This record gives sequence, structure tokens and C-alpha cells, in this order.
Amino acid sequence: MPTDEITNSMAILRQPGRNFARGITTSKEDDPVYSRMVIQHQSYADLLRSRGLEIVLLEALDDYPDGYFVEDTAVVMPELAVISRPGADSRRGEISEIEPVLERHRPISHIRSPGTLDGGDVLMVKNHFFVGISDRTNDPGAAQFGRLVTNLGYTCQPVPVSAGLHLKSSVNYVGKNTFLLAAEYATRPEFQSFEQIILPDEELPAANTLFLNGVLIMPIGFPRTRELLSSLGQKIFEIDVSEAGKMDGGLTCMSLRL
Ligand code: CIR
Repeated sequence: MPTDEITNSMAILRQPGRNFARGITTSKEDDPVYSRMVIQHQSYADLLRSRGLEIVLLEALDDYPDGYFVEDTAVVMPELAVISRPGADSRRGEISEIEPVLERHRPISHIRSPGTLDGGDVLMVKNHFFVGISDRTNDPGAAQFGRLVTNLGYTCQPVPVSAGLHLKSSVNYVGKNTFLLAAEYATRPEFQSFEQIILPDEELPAANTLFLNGVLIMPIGFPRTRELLSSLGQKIFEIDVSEAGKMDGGLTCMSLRL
């Protein structure tokens, strides 16, 4: 049976490859820089380790430049790991690289064709899942996921993704019954029974803030969002993820937390 609060004790990360800049991106920023990416990824791993998580660091994948965004390849809960079926063709093969790793820790289920689902669209809040319907996650994928988790006692609902790559590009749970979300999601019926912190329009990338074991890890450089989040009274860590940002990813995307 699902519990109310989950404490994570392990994080699975994958080293970014030298090819990481060949991943999918819509960003118009400067070219991503590998040496910076490596340092930032290392700092991310160090921060998670300093929060008491065991880090499992997997090797970079030559064939999958986006492979270090491991979050998209699976959804992990205490009872089960659901291996996803990424919506982007170039990423689909990443799942066979993560399955043997997760098999050591959880029973496994799969999203099957015609379903597609990216882990970045799945937001778990206590015993409930919000599943973004996006360019990457389709209705059959969300429905399959819903059946798997409702069998375990969770509840699940789809949420249309109107902007950004994934649901968690714009909406995240930050503890204390509160969502951090872009203004366009604030009026959605799905999020009305929660407290809300609405992102300033000029700080939208800060939406991808990671709530982990009672602390908040946010991207550096978003002072207004930091100020708003500080009202929650949780410890806040800021970290530079500029290079992942140039590849449309962020803090939640670079780990699978168990
Ligand atoms: C992609 O387009 O698939 C990658 N370049 C970014 C994935 C980011 N993942 C995430 O938000 N969970």
C-alpha cells in the first residue's frame, strides 16, 4: 500500500557523454560545453550524496546523447519500477540500458506500444500520480500507467501539458501541500486543492525544482523564486545546471530516486 511520505535512499545517475550536445533541444542559448556539463553533473551527484543518498553512477551511452536524463526512462515507486516508452524515437533504446539496473531493486512493468510515456511527465505526490499528456506522453501510455498504479492502491489522473517539454518542466511539488508552478497551470482544476507558489514569468526554468527528503534543490539564478520558496521554511540548495538547461533538462531529469 502506498505511504504518505517517501524517503529516498538511492539515486541512479548516468554520466553525460561527450556527445551530450547532440541530444534533442529547442534552446536557442549558446552551445552547451562538455567540460562545464561534467563539473555540474558532478556537483549534482555530490549534493545528492551529501543528503544521504547512495549514488549509482552509470556509464555514458555513446548511442544516446540524452541518456543522462535518466528520469525519462522509468517511474519508480516503492512497490514497482515502470519502464517507460520514451516518446522521442532517438531515446527509445535508453530503456534497455536502465531495465537491468532497476531490476536489482524493484519488480518491473513496462509501457507498451502504442503507448508512449516519459518519466518527466509523471509527478508523484504522496499516493497520487499526475501524468502529463505531452508531445512525449500519449493517452494510451498514461492509461497503461494508470492501470498499473491503481492496481497498487495509488490514484492517477492525466494533465494536459500546454507548454514546456514535460509536465515537470512547469509544475513540481515542493512539500507542505504546495505546488511550484507556471501561471498557466495555476487555474487548472487538478491543482486547486493545494497551496500554490506561482513562478514569476521571467523565472520559468526554476519550475524544475527538486523536492528531496524534505529539502529543496533549485537551479541557481532565480532569486524571486528562491524568495517565494523560502516561505515554506525548508532548507534550500541552489545548483548550477546551465548546460542541462541548454538541452531542455534540469534537476529532476538527471536522476531516478529510489
Ligand atoms: C529531451 O528532449 O528528451 C532531452 N533533451 C531533455 C529531457 C529532459 N528530461 C526531463 O525533463 N525529464
